[in-house]
Amino acid sequence: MPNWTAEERHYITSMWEKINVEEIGSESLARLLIVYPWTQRFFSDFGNLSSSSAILHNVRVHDHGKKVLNSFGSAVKNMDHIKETFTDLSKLHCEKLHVDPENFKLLGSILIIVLAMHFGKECTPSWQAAWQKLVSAVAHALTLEYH
Ligand code: HNI
Repeated sequence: MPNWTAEERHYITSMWEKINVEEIGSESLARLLIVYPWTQRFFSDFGNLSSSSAILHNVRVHDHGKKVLNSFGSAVKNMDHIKETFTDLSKLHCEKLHVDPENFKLLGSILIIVLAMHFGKECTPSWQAAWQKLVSAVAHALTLEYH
């Protein structure tokens, strides 16, 4: 797991405090489903995912996006114990949900894009590097119980 510089901790925690988890979480999950449509198969019981607009307005997508980003927030709160934080979720995604771990990386990249759109000029290259490190650490932690 990564070592964090004081600057990286600052970029991550200070932005996290400003994030509207519902808005950013639902937009990130919706974009995942739109940009990488094969990810829709994991959410076949979520109702209408037949168009971008259906996905963007789907209440289950909103609720689940919020849940996923809240869980992502536990990485922000436990930056020095990211592996342990995701042990149970890694088991769940492997054994029950059968999610290909490649998708964790896709969601991480989308989250960075959505944050960049919302926070604009605050998202400097150093900011991006810190967040990229975080999303990679979460994606990696989520794969550790895969077998
Ligand atoms: Ni994910 C359920 C966290 C990426 C497919 N996921 C969860 C839950 C959390 C969670 C929390 C709820 C668990 C519970 O009910 O106990 N997921 C995360 C995190 C990431 C992630 C932190 C990455 C940052 N999940 C993904 C990706 C996919 C995915 C990329 C598929 C493309 N997750 C699922 C599915 C469920 C799920 C499917 C079950 C949904 C349901 O309610 O039926």
